[in-house]
Amino acid sequence: MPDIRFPNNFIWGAATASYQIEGAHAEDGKGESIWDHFSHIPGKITSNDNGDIACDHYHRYEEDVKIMKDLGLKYYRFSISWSRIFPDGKGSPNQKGIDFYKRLTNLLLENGIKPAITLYHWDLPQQLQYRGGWGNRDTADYFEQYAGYIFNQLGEYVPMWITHNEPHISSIISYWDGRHAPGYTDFPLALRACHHLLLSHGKAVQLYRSLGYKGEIGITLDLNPMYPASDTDKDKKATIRADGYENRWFADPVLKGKYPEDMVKWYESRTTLPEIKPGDMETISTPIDFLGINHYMPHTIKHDPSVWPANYAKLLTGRPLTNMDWEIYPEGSYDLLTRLHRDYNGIKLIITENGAAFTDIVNRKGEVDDDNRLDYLYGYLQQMNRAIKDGVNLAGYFVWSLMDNFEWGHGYSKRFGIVYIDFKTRQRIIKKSGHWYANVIKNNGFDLV
Ligand code: IFM
Repeated sequence: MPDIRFPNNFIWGAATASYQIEGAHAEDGKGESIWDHFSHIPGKITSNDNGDIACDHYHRYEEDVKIMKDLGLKYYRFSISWSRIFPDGKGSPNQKGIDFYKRLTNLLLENGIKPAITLYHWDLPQQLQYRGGWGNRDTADYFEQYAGYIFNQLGEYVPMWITHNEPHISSIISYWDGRHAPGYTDFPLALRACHHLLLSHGKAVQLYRSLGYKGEIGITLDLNPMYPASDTDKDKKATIRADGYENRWFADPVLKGKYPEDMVKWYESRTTLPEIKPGDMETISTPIDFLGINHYMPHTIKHDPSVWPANYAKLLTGRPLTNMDWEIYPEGSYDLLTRLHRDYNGIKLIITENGAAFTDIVNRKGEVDDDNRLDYLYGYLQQMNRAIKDGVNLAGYFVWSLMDNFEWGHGYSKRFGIVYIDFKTRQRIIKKSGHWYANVIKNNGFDLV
C-alpha cells in the first residue's frame, strides 16, 4: 500500500479547454469567439500568438485519447467551444461542430475514460459580444439554450458537467482588469457580467435537473487562500476584503444564495451594483452536486488604498515561484480545502485544476525531465490528501494540464502540461511528471521520498 493513499473511487483526471488546445479556429462551420477576436489584435498576446492551430487537438484527438489511455486517466475534463456549436451564439446548431464532440466522447468512453465537460471556458461567440457579451442579461438565456442543446446531445453519456470555468476571470479579469477577452476596464460592467454568468449557471443547473439525466453538475471557481502580510489591523481587514473580492463574491451566491454583505457594503459607496431581479439569487443557488476548485497559489495581502476598488495589493514573500511567478505553497491547498469544507457545509469538492508552468527542455534522449513540476504535484497532492484525512469531502483531482497549450495572454510561452507539445511539429512527449502521475493513478497514491 502506498504511503499516501486516496479513497477508493477517487476521480483522477487531467484538464484542458477548447480554445487552448483545439485549433481549427475557422473550420467546419465554427464561428468566431471572443478569444479568436482578441488574440488577433496586435499587442494583446505575448509574441502575438493565437489559438488558430494551438495543439491541433481538433485533428489529433485520437492520438491524444491514446495518450490519456497510456496515462491511465479515469476522467478527462475538456470544454466545448460554444461557437463551434452555435456559430452566432444562438439559432441553428452546426452539425459538424457537435459531431466533433460526439466523436471525442465516444472515443473516450470506448477507452474507459469518463468525460467531464465544461460548458464555458471563456470562448464566448463574438456575435454575442457584439450584443454586449456577459454585460447583457440575454446572454444568460442564450447560454441556457446552448446548454440545453448540449445536454440533449451528450447528456446520456457524460457523468460530470461543469457549467462555468472561473467566472471571476470571465467577469473581473475580462471586463475590469482588461487582460482577457473582451478586454474591457469597466468595473460596474464587470459586476454585471459576473451576475449574468452566475445566473446562467443557475439556469443551466435547473435545466439539467429538469431533463432527468443521471450525471452530476457543478461549477468551477478559482479559489486561493489569502494571508495577511502583517499583523496590523489594516492588513488583516484587507485580507478579508481580498477574500471577498476574489473568492466569496463567487462562492457565496452559488452556495449561500447571497452576495457577501461586507462586500456589498464596501461597493455600495464606491460603485454601481448590478440589478438583481426577484428570483435571481434562488436560481443562482440551485443546489449543485459538487464545487469544482481551480487552485494554484497562495496570496499574501497588504492594505493599499491606491488600488481601486478593494484597496489591497498582493506581495511575494520569497517562496519558490513557478514560471508564472506564482508562489509554491502546498500547505495553502490544505488551508483552502479545510476552510471551504467548514464554510460551505461540507459540500463535495473536486480539484478541477492544479498544476504549474515551468520551462521545459527536451533532452538528447528526447525526454522531458520536469522534476520541478513533479515536485509541485507531489507537494500539493500530499496536502490535499491530508485534508481528506481531516474530513474534507474531496472526491477528485484534475491536473492542469494534460498538455502544453495556449496560455491566454502569455501565448505559448508558459508550459503547464504533463505532456510536452512541440509547437512546430505538434509532436507530443509524455513528461517525467506525466509518467509519475500515471503511477499515482495506478496505485491510487504514492510513496513518500
Ligand atoms: O490555463 C488556465 C486555465 O485556462 C484556467 N485556469 C488557470 C490556468 C493556468 O493559468
